[in-house]
Amino acid sequence: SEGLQRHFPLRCLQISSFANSSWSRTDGLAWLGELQAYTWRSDSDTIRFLKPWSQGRFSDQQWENLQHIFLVYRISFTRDIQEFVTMLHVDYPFDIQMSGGCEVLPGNTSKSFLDIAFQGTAIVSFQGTFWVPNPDSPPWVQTACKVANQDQGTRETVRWLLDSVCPSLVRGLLETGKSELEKPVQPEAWLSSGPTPGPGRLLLVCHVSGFYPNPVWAMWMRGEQEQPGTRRGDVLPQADGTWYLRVTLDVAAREAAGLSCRVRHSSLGDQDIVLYWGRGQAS
Ligand code: J81
Repeated sequence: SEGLQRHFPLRCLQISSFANSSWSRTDGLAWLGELQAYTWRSDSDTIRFLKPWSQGRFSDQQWENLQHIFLVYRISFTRDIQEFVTMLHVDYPFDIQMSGGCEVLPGNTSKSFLDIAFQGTAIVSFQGTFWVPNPDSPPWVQTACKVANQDQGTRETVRWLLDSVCPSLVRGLLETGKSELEKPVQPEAWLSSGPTPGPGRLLLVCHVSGFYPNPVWAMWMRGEQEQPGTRRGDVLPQADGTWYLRVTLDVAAREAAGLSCRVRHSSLGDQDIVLYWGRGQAS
């Protein structure tokens, strides 16, 4: 369905570390929405499927062809970068990161992206049919782009991967992975106390764990009143593809009674989880 397609970009990440002129590694991984579907280790010639639905609607032959393109690319990329380093006097060690992919949009359209970072800073993106240096990139990046742009064959291949291969892979994945992508997983929640913030005070901690997809709402409440002092941690990924969040509240110990933690998530419908401080948790 179109509603499903809108929220599941395919993001392919490449991480290349160049230690010196003779040692480097390139690893790849790819995510559909929040779920990791592929991994490609530097020491492997095959892209590993992490989900039963990772092949999408591509045939074995189509995957073989795609994998071959990426194998040739990985060898060529490593050689190209080493040549750039010699030609443009770049210093080892360094890391190059690439992020590329696409999102299928309503009306049989798609949008794609391909960005490159050097030492963690964005330097180049692929726009239209050209490698384009970011405006504030150093001069050697502009030279590298000029050289790369002379290879019309590669530019056409990149455009084809972004505009044709990627969206058709995603359309297949949205069908084969539909049930897992769409299925919300309910959080568990529990309360604990954190390190004491000071004399006569308590840090109330509400843990929310195991939910999918990511957006979740959690708040410390007194009755129907949201407590503005609620502090939200980062949403952390867990190994099983679900997420974890904690929200805390620093209160005077005598005011803790009557406080509750309320959790809303798409998996719960309108049945929010409500946990009351002082009922059952170890403090
Ligand atoms: C230090 C950072 C500097 C960054 C500046 C520029 C960024 C350019 C990034 N370029 C690349 O990532 C491509 C690297 C490999 C490419 O340069 C080619 O060597 C390689 C092989 O090309 C040759 O064979 C092709 C057929 O196999 C064509 O005939 C081509 O014309 C010919 O030169 N190209 C590929 O492997 C194409 C696949 C690219 C897939 C890119 C995915 C990110």
